[in-house]
Amino acid sequence: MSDMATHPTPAPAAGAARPSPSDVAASARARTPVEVTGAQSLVLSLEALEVDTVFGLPGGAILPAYDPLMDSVKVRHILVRHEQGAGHAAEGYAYETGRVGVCMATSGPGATNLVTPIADAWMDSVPMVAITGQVNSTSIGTDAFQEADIRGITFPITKHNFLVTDAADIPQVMAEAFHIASSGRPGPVLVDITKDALQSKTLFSWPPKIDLPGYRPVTKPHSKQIREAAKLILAAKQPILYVGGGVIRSRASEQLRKLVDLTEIPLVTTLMARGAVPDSHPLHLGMPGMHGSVSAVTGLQQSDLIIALGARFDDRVTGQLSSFAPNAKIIHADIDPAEISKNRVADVPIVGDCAAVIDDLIVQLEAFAAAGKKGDFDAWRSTVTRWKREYPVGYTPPENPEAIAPQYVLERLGAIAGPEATYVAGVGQHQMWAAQFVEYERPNSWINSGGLGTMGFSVPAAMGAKAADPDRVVWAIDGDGCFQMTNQELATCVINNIPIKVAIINNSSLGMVRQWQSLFYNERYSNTDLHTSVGSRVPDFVKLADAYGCVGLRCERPEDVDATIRKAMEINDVPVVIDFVVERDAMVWPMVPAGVSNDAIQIARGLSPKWDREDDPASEQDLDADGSGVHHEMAESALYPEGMEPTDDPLATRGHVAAPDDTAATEGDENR
Ligand SMILES: Cc1ncc(C[n+]2csc(CCOP(=O)(O)OP(=O)(O)O)c2C)c(N)n1
Ligand SMILES: [Mg+2]
Repeated sequence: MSDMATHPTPAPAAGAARPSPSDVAASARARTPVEVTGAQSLVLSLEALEVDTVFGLPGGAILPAYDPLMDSVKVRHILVRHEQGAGHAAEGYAYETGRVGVCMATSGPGATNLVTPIADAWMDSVPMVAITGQVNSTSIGTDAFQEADIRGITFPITKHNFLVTDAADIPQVMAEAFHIASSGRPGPVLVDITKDALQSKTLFSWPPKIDLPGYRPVTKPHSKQIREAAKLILAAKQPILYVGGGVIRSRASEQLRKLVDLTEIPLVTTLMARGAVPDSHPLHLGMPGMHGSVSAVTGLQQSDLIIALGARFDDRVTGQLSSFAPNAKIIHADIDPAEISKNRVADVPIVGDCAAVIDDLIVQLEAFAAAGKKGDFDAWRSTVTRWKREYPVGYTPPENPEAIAPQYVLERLGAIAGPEATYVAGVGQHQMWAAQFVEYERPNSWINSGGLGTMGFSVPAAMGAKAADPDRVVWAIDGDGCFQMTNQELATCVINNIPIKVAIINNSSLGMVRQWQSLFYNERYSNTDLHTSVGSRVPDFVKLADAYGCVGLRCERPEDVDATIRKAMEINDVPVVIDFVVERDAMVWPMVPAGVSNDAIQIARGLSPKWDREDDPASEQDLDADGSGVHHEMAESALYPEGMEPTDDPLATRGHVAAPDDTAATEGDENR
């Protein structure tokens, strides 16, 4: 290891008495500052912060910290195979526990390998502290060996970051880092510590003073805003709750359920909020957005009041922003004031923690109800629940009866593993099918990379979740492409006894990209064939699993799907990897093509929902851009961004989501 040669670390003197970090912490807690090294101070700080797991990989600059870490009986360090794995594992840990996930890496390439998970945690508001070693303070700025300005690099993707050059600062910085990462809108914080700070002597005492004068997140909502919001709710005819990941982060599911039952307002849960309200709830319309359900997308689009809770009007939800929910007033509650009116102007902005906002809204609405004031949403409710009935998310089995529909695998996995399992997706078609076809009944049962869309997230994040909660069944649902980015963490899982289960939805391609090539690039499949099942198996995932010491299973026929999942469910001592070889041409439907109005939702290629004017009070109002009152099939050219017309090869349209019944489908549609 050349970096060790350049930065030698003195070995502890043989036979030197080494008090355990716990002993040191105990005396520090008794408020007697004890003399330690900066590295010991770091480990003591982690212990004092009740960190039980750190995912990381050592190298020269961070090496001093790894020495006292070895003695800690409270902090378990899990040695990953790539620092990206450490970062995603810390995220998985944070999702599963609601606590701060911790990862650690050395300077330079170790730190830059953490950039992707830090960006991921930033986009999805995941509480995470990343600790990196840095070159000696005297070498900073000299292009020293393995020097990278990781503070500068991560400046736009961290909630805050610190450079520590003085060992005395370590306890305070660590306490502040954890406080910032976990309070307000959670997010990643980087602590970069120079090697000389880790090696020098300092006094450790705990607790340190937290001194953050400019950081006071508002958690308690303003009562006037709550009253205004409640008034808007009472006046609405077609309200909808737009539930985002903030509800999961604030652990507000119970309150939300109460609000829904009190008001009987229909709701949607975004990709980040799946499970915030059980999918089985009758007023749950599903997931909104580019691949959302017809009832969720149209429910938002047709509403006259959107109550956004911890959601951020992301482009994947709004589609073309200018035509999103044109008649809706907006109540926007978020703990981050920067989100409010960022994309869509709010009529009633509420800054606060979702749980507190919902609690206060309930109190206010109950007070109005006691005074005889209640909203009347009956007609709207029956309209949206009818949409939900008529346009369930479904799929057409592949033409070849021997082939496995990927959606079927997800449906069966959800049914067999059940709502108590945690499901951790990669990014691509399989992620969307996992969001659509597994029923989520529990908050935090769904973990995925929503904002950044990071391929390679699934296996390490599942590892982090399972390490945090060993009794829980944790399924990584991965694509054949994603799996090849981070499967090396299976070695970490095997060695550290973290028996995750992996379902590879193997369509032998970068499927989501291929879908866009099918739809928008004339089926010119430039660089999306992965050769993982069609024609060749490079690599053979079963052999790869075996090489890692996992159990590898392959499933190639629909009739074997259940038995294979059940077999995997029975293996709990080592990780299991199932290679589900699935139909390659399956596409994710419904779909709103990027950059167009959500009114243009298609339930299959070229196939729009057909709305009936008489039955449908909503259609009277605004479904019709042309004044006909009927939201009819769209001209194909209207559905695609300019210059991206679809092909009409019937093969590309084969076998995907069908309309639920004949009446719902557009008559004469060529793609049926
Ligand atoms: C790191 C990274 N590189 C590229 C992409 C772009 N991308 C999004 S989905 C996708 C295909 C993923 O393929 P696979 O894992 O096999 O999933 P599938 O869509 O086939 O289910 C790609 C390349 C990305 N999201 N992340
Ligand atoms: Mg694939």
